[in-house]
Amino acid sequence: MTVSHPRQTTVAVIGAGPAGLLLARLLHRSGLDCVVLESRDRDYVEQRQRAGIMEQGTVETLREAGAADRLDREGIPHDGIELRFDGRSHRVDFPSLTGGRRVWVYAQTEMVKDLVALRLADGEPLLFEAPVHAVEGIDADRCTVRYTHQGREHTLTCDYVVGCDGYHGVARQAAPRGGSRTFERVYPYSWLGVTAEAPPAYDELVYAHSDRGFALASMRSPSVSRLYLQVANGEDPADWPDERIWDELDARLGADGTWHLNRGPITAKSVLPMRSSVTEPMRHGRLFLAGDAAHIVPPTGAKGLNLAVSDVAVLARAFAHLRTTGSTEQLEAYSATCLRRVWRAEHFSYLMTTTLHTDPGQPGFDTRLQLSQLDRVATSPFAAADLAENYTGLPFA
Ligand code: FAS
Ligand code: PHB
Repeated sequence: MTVSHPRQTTVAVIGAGPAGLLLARLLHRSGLDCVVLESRDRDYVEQRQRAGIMEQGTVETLREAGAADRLDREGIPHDGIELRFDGRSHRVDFPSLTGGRRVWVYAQTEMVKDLVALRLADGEPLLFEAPVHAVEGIDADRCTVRYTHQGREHTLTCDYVVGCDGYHGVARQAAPRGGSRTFERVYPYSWLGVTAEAPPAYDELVYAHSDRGFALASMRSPSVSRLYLQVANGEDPADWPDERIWDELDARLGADGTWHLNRGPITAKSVLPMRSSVTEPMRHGRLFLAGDAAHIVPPTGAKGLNLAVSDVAVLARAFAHLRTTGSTEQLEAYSATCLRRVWRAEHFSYLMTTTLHTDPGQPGFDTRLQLSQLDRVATSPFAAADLAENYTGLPFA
């Protein structure tokens, strides 16, 4: 099948993850042309298991983009989470603590499938297996993006480039040397994430602090569970046979021994290292960075996907403002606008991670502090409201 290779466009979008695909959708809706270049094939992008929780703002943005039909049919609204610690269990009720806000369980894989289908149905350019290897001219009048497709070199000239190419992408490297600063924190533990053909034995997500380490019970549907265990960095999933995983999950989540998970075949297993990272600024001339290309959060606060969506919501509005007014003021404010929200999510994700995970060999003093923080959430409506507001997501800028 011959694929057309546009030679020029207004916005070149690198990466067809949630950030790149949603940005392309929003630009298309506001009449701006763009080309999306993705290095992997369609199957890989659509099957890659990642986030599962959507903030209220993310769902509202997908609705505005006309990309929420299946989400509204199949997404599962959740009004709370459960915290388990020290043999206790406490439910945080979101609507009563936030004036009605909630979250949805709808997997990132499904959001990506919906956006890919919409893009192709609109007949708008989306090239798979088209890795970008250079971005030039970000301080010139026009930029040039060089990519490979079907074994041949191609160039795309454009007014702007948006790097939605994740933490390991090329866009961030195109920033002028010394022109950006990266703030990082790595954690002395990782997550073993599993997907299981087992109906969740819980209606809402369960976050557990235990002396054996953290555990999270999440879901993908009424018949598919998604579960996570804190493990050592560099752990090999092959060292975790199914029975060992289920036993350890029960030991951490059902600490009082009266509660058990529904077991079933484990269909996916992977280990995810934990990192916090922010690269400032998120714009260099005609180059913009969005999503994981600019910032990474540990998944304990369920913020990764939602931050990517809030970045492109701000950027799409700024491009629409340029188109209707000719003014670049919102584009110039993009980095500062997003970084305020990014650092809020970084702090919340850091707090959730360091409160709920047990550092190997951590002193008892630290454990007592963690339990005191969890007790405060369980007994103070103000602390509970703070968690609920951060988890459901602060209203978009
Ligand atoms: P993405 O990484 O999703 O997409 C970037 C895209 O750019 C990819 O498709 C990549 O192939 C493409 N690309 C890279 N280099 C390119 C190049 N040179 N040319 C063209 N294309 C290129 N968040 C949660 O809330 N819960 C979770 O459980 C969770 N699990 C995660 C597990 C993993 C392994 C990872 C990495 C992240 C996880 N996250 C989770 C966070 C996740 O949801 C991210 O925040 C989200 O995918 C960010 O979306 P994008 O910024 O679009 O980046
Ligand atoms: C998930 O469902 O994958 C998930 C949910 C909440 C988190 C992290 C991951 O905090």
